[in-house]
Amino acid sequence: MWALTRSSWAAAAAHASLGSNVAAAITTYPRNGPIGVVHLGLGAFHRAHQALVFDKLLRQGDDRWGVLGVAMRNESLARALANQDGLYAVQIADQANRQWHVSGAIWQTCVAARSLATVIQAIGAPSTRWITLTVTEKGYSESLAELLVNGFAIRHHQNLPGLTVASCDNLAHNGDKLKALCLAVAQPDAALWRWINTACAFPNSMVDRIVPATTPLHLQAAAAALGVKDDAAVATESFWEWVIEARFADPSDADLLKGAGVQVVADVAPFEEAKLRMLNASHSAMAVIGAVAGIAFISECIANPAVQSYIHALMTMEVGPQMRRRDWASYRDALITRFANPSLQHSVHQIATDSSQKIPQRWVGTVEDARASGHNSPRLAFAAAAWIRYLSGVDDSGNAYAVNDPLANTLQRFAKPSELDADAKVLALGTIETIWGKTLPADPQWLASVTRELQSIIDHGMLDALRRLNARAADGPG
Ligand code: CS2
Repeated sequence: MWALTRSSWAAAAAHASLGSNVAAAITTYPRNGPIGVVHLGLGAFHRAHQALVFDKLLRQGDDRWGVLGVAMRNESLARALANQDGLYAVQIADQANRQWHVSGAIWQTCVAARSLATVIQAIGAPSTRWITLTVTEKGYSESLAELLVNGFAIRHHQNLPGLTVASCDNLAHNGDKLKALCLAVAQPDAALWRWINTACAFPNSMVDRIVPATTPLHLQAAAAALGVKDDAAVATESFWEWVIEARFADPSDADLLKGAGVQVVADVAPFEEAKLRMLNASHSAMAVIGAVAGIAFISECIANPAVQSYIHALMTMEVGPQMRRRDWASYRDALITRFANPSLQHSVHQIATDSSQKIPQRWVGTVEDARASGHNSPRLAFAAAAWIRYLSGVDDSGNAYAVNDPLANTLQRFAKPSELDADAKVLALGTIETIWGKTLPADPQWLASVTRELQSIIDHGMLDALRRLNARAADGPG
């Protein structure tokens, strides 16, 4: 079987099973000009989200959106894409539809860990207009800012225009955070500091599309549908949203993006809040519950009646009423359907990865807001307890699994020993301020509710404890 390349594409396009379901226009635009976008973090998400928006603009004949895809460390993905001329197929499937789209937006790839100078030069290149980032929550470090600022310095010295720098990670105020990091690094050079502050734009943005890590089944499906081997294929759902603040280095980009289906708004906060506290919070809760219960995928979690009524109640009773996004009830209902998508095969262990970096944006604000107005959050207390139980690294049937988290060593030191009781575990793990903020670790009522749920999980097992919570909390917010 051929690999997916520009020349094998003709063969793929002729493959019997393609039908009309593959958007086959990849050969209609030239892909060898100077790049316009440097993307940092070449994971599955970028390939099925922002890259498809750029692909759409390129198909319209606007050649300023070709992407340099920078993998921060992942050599094999960058190599696979390079071997395929940057082409890859996206399976877009849900309960109702399945189609394939071959994206041509990625024109070049490189690996930052090996080719830092290439990335810096690309940020400084005259043709570059945008930087997009999906480097995950833990990626917002000084070294990321140094990389960007080194590129900005080239532009500043050569009097080139500023850039739009769009963070697409699941962090509240992601653009503001990135700008603050860059300005802190640029501080010693006042002129550069001013240039970054005025010439570059760091819009906050909310991105939404469920794009799991590609599984062997997805790769097989790609080979069967395309008739060529595609090592960089990704699978996603049809739903996607990109809501971005109207703040661009080149203001005319606003209309272009709108034309490609992006929502350009004055204030992203209501959207990012609903997404983090409803979608991502539910994901993280199902991830730790599923991992301990021995359930592999999110679709199987939500198919379990106890999990589904828990997630529905969590969004209805604890999260939704606080939302500024006024259509939160229909967003919730759409989420339940999205979670049930059987084509995604979204692994609970993938989502549970780096939970210590995700919990602050996903759960803590909701509980703090509830506590400030005198309410409890029994379902998020259960999620917190489930996370502590998850950290022990062994599921309810005694099977061991790996906990992937930058704090794993510290966390597991308290979560593993069976001689520590629920009280001691919650006191150690529920009071870490970088995870739980300042007020919850000092809130005895909250800590007591987490301890009660952890004890119940230890005594009854994850799913039975969940059923008991559902029965107990059925009549109100708790
Ligand atoms: C998930 C997200 O892995 C995770 O933590 O919650 O990647 C989620 O699938 C996306 O944010 C959906 O837009």
